[in-house]
Amino acid sequence: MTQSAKSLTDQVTLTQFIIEQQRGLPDASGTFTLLLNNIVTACKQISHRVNRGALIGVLGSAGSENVQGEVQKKLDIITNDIMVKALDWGGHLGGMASEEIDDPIKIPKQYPKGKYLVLFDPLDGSSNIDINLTVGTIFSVLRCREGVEPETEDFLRKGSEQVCAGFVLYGPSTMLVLTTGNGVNGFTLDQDIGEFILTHRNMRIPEESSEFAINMSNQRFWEAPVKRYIDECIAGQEGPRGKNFNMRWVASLVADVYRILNRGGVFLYPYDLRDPERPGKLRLMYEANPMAFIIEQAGGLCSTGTERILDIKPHDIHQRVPLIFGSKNEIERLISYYQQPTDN
Ligand code: FBP
Repeated sequence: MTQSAKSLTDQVTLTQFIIEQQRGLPDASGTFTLLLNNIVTACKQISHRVNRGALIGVLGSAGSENVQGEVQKKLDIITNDIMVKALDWGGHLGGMASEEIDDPIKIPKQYPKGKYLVLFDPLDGSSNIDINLTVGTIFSVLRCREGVEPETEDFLRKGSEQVCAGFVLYGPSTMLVLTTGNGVNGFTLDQDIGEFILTHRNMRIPEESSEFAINMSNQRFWEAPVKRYIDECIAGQEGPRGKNFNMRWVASLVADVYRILNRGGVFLYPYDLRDPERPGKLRLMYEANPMAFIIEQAGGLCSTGTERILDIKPHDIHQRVPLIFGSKNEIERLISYYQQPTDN
């Protein structure tokens, strides 16, 4: 529910919203609010850099590769540094992990360690940055043993253990979408006052949908359940679904998730037979898990096709998973197709 009619004085800032939510929690110490404040400050700096783009020479490739073997954009590295510098000094974190860095990022010795871990994708959809399409930052917050140097094992926790997940969209508006386990809320950055203002309270995904998102160019590598589901959607009214479907694919996970949060739909980046060793493209710890927490908190479902994403026990910080999520009734149908015997 947008609240554009509300006067300035009625506007609820992110800080006010979080402090009011935390008041309900007996053991809240305010540390989480301060941590979130630092994450948001980093995203405001990133929004500024992304927005200025060619004016400050930050577009284009950096000519280096990340742990995923992907050529890094200049902004992949710049946004990663902004996140690390905004989060390492605060005393809230035991450690961090980033899509752009191989190993967990340690808190420098001169700073105190805290009781949280943050895993993040500093610039999701970066393949779209040079063509001025929506990109974003995705983050996931876990608790950790206080005052100790966390091992990699400390990060490898199920998505169901997340205490908070969110993403910031750098699009026509800069928006933050957030959950701490009490539903999903959206905030729009008021560039005039530099504050995120609550504009989308209690976002809910429609259970029904007639829109799907998938990279069709991978069709020949899909497994039978996905082939069947997409074929039936494309068959439209004359087909077994008896209704027409629309298709969207932004190739920016943050943008595809935000569309589905607003008007429903199904997103698939499924397992494909291209490289059996590689179960999918998207990463569990800082893409699938935070999005799964948000999608489920908004009434949708999120699965690999055969397993709930939030129940997966991770074995690597950069592991990839098949990712299927969206409107409840459609995902239940897709999961039922995986349960039916097929010829491949
Ligand atoms: P990164 O840019 O963070 O590596 O994200 C991967 C991503 O761009 C997702 O945002 C998007 O959903 C997907 O890859 C698009 O994949 P493809 O280019 O195969 O369509």
